[in-house]
Amino acid sequence: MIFEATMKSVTVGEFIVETQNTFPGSSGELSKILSAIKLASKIVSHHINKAGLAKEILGSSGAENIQGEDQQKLDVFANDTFINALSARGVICGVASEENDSYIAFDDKVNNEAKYVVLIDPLDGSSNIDVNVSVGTIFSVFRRKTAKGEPVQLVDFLQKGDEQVAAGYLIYGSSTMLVYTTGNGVNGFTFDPGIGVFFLSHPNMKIPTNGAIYSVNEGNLSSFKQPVKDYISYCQSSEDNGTKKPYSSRYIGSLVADFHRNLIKGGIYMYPSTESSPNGKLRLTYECSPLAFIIEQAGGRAISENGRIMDIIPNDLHQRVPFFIGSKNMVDQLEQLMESAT
Ligand code: AHM
Ligand code: MG
Repeated sequence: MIFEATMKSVTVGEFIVETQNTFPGSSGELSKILSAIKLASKIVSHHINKAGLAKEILGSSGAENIQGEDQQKLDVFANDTFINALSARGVICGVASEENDSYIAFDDKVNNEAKYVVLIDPLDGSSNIDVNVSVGTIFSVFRRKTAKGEPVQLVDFLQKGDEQVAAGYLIYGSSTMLVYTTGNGVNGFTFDPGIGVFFLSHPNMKIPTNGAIYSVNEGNLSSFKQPVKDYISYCQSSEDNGTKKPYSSRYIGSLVADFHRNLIKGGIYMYPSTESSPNGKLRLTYECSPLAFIIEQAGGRAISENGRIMDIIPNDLHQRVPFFIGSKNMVDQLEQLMESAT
């Protein structure tokens, strides 16, 4: 029965080729990028699954990243694996990673003729690895601004979310999934580890317009701005708005995992500004923009404290922004509270 279901399913490889054929004049480069990401994710997923067994996988690498955060061994492994897979295909001219200080230009002849760059958070939520909780990878693809054949520049990476050609994430959870968009809806693929293939399991994903889950680190509550505190009080109240109230609080501390649950069930994820972190914690380029592209394609919304995430032009590769993302009605309501406070 399971075998029968699998035989009828579309693999991610088939899906990529089929959808590529619907774009006249497509060069296939984007398909090769997705294929490189798919390959790297299988290696990372396999490694993560062994984390509890192999001491050399768990724990700190002893180094810090550009943001002063402790790098886990798996952060470093995932970073190297994705970057190597992407550079080996000769289909991107540069990559920027949350784990590296600056972008890397692939300046060999083949890569340098490519038209795309990739931005990546290779292992999001990595502080959860040692406790066997879901983690993820987030990626984003842009067309380069500089001319082909020239070395890539910072300007190629500092593009607003609206310019994304593709974005997606891997979630390494009870199963490994790839969810991505190329601007034509969102599709999810589940990895079958026995066969080594991702199958289309969640076609045309849509987030419910309303939800009953809110996800935020409530330990920081006292230092949130008043409208965010008011919205959280609203979530906790039993005031009837036609959905289940009070809402459920669910916070894993792995953005991809919190996002994925809310995408499927309906909900809102918030990482607001705090007194000590006036820009919040999450990075615009590696985390917020790609997930904003996905949520908008799924019918939801993503905003910062003053406007749409996809409209923000980054001024720094590692820029942080307050981040609110999820079901349309929930984000609308929070936004109204923020607007009426200004
Ligand atoms: P990371 O990319 O270094 O893992 O940091 C991002 C993570 C998100 O996955 C998660 O939602 C957030 O940080 C949790 O932060 P906090 O512990 O402050 O709630
Ligand atoms: Mg992250």
